[in-house]
Amino acid sequence: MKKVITYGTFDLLHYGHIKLLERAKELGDYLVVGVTSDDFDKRRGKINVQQSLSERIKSVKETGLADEIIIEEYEGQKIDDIINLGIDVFTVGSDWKGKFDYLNEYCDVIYLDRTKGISSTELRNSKKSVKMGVVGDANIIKKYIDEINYVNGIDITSVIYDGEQINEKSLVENLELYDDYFKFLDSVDAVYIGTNPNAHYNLIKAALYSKKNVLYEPPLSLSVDECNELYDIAKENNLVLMEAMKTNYSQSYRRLILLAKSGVIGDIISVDSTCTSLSQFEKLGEEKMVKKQNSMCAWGPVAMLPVFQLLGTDYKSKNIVSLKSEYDNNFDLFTSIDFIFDKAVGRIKIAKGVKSEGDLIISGTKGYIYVPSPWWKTDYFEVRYEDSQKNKRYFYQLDGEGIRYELVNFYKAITIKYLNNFKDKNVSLATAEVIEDYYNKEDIFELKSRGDSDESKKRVKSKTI
Ligand code: C2G
Repeated sequence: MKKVITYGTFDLLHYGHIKLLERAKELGDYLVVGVTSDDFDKRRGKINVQQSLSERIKSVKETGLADEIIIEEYEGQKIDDIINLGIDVFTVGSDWKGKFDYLNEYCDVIYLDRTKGISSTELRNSKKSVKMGVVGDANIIKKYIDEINYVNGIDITSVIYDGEQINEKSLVENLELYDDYFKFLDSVDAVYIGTNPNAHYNLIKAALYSKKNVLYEPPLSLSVDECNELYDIAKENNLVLMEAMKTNYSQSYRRLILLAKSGVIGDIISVDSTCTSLSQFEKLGEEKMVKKQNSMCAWGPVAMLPVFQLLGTDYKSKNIVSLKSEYDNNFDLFTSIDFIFDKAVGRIKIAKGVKSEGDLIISGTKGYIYVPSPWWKTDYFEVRYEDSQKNKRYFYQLDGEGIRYELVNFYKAITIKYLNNFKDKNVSLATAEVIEDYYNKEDIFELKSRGDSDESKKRVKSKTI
């Protein structure tokens, strides 16, 4: 019996795929089809696959052409499969010509002509394209323009600047630049709001009332009531209101949360997360820096994410310690918060005017998870035990800081009304509540600035003498 094998994603199974399978079958007596796993596709850069692995397997099965279906999960698996399944012929479309010649050592390799005029990418793109507008500064807009290239079905068409403008003409030549927010809204189906959080409530409310889907940089708003109102408007109008939290869409972060929840480190007793950035501060100096986002808004939502996702939002008390700028009492140079739960404690340290190690440590009764700095965009983490022989390291590919994954999810949420977002509303609301308390100065202990203390005054004095 002559055994043939072929591989593919087979997303939105089409005529080209079927032709390929038919011709593959004709090359022998028994056809094995390897369908790529979601993880394997992501690792090889295919992030836009629309159907799940089981849907894709079902479609291949329904062709009736495959005698056996296997899952392709890792680089190099083809060699294993050919040896283990006793394969005589490996075949694939001519778009791969030359790429699999190395398999000649194990079996015959045949490239079949690719069917012209049809592809999964075209099918994905032919679905209604979502036009997206971006509100933000040059830095943010550039990142999103870059990342949108990796995502099918969604395009950035309109821009409103909030802050510096993009200088490179080539980047903006296909974009419509607006001053008027309502005209801008009219030109798009969805918006990304990357402004200072003070402006979020009004911008997001107007977008939702104009029936636009919204992707926003957290926090949603600076007050819990406003957040709830925005959620309600989105729900009433069947619109997507999604947080642009890159970390939450990165595979590494998602996997570590699931792993921690699955009990590999026993009961979770503490979550310590630190996020700091000093570079802008050093460049601008404190006086100018206070006009930018404070530590609480810039880092608070990210730092609180693992605490609330792992320990829940039902903490018994919190203790905020903050060092404020002498130029603006709402600008925290540094803030640390302890969240006390019944059975655990969560600690965050966030800063734009103080530097620390940006790692994440989740401590449990059997071991701990260590995510090295900068944990919010990490591609690996370690599970560590008392007996270091048992330690395990986990690596995941992280492309584009996670923005492309976030955009794929936003697109899916809009088109198939499916929000693959394990950050629930409670986490966003709990975060908003902390930020609101911070602005209302509730439960806050303010550190004296170094200039205020008698000790430091003495020190300064003695130095000048
Ligand atoms: N195909 C074709 N004609 C088309 C489109 C696709 O003959 N118009 C073939 C491809 O050449 C491939 C198979 O159909 O042999 C599956 O295509 P995809 O689902 O795009 O999978 P691909 O990314 O090519 O994966 O390990 C994975 C394999 O290497 C191929």
